[in-house]
Amino acid sequence: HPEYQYLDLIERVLEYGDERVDRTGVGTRSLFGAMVRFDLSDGTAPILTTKRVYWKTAIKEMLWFLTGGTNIQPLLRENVRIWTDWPLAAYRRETGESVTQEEFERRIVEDDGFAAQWGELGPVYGKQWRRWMGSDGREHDQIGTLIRALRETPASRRLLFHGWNVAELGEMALPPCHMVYQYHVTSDGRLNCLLLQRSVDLLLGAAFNYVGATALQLMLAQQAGLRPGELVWVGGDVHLYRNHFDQAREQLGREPRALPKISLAKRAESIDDYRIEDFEVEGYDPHPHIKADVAV
Ligand code: UFP
Repeated sequence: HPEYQYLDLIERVLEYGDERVDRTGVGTRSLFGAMVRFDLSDGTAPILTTKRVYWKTAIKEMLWFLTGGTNIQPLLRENVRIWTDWPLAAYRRETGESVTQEEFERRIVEDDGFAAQWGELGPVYGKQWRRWMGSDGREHDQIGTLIRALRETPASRRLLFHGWNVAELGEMALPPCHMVYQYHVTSDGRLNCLLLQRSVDLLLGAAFNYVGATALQLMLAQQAGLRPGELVWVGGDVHLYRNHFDQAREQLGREPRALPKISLAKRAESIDDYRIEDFEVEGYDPHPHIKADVAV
């Protein structure tokens, strides 16, 4: 069962991980360098079954990246709250107000001026993927370029896009974790993806990042007239936060179930025309959700 690759990784981090104080101050156990492979060619989706993964949230986030947006307002309007922590922390720090997360999110959703001022994450993923600013003053749409290249030069070894824009790292709420996506087209028309994730919150991040990458691979394959192939995921600093150890052990005690199937309901005109309703997931029967706090 492919999910054991993930569970084995958790086990290895718990057992052999290097104990260290990390940027967040929470502390982690960490391993460096790991690979997990998922075969998507028969429609199987790497949506983990040993706990419930909110796959719609992960796909909504991926769709938001593709819009090129960097403000949390549209995310919150879709009820996606995973990026609120960073703007909220900045707001509390800069105003000294002890606003609740709910109140802060309500103001972002209802007040465009407030959202413009406090909902920005800086030039994170969407900006770099769709509007990377070149030294020539031009914006580069890496996704559009990639789709054209997939169609026109499928044997290319340069099919990739990158989030690590060195000059703009300092302005980002969080530098990209899922940093570079490289693609590969087989001679029989399957699209493979290799995702290099430099930093991995193994309990909360990885499960989500598998889903986002899968959704993107399905959309790109469809746009380029290809079929999904393999998703190869490579993690750099793969870690478990100290306050996730109990949850990790609980998850290790569970038996994986059959992975669900994922498909696109219809063919979208362009990469900009996908909606969450276009993604169909069938046969998802996970173990219960496991609650854990995000380290900010
Ligand atoms: N993280 C993920 N996946 C993501 C994302 C963040 O695992 O998609 F945006 C985690 C990894 C790490 C933290 O625990 O967020 C980022 O911190 P740092 O930038 O110090 O690596």
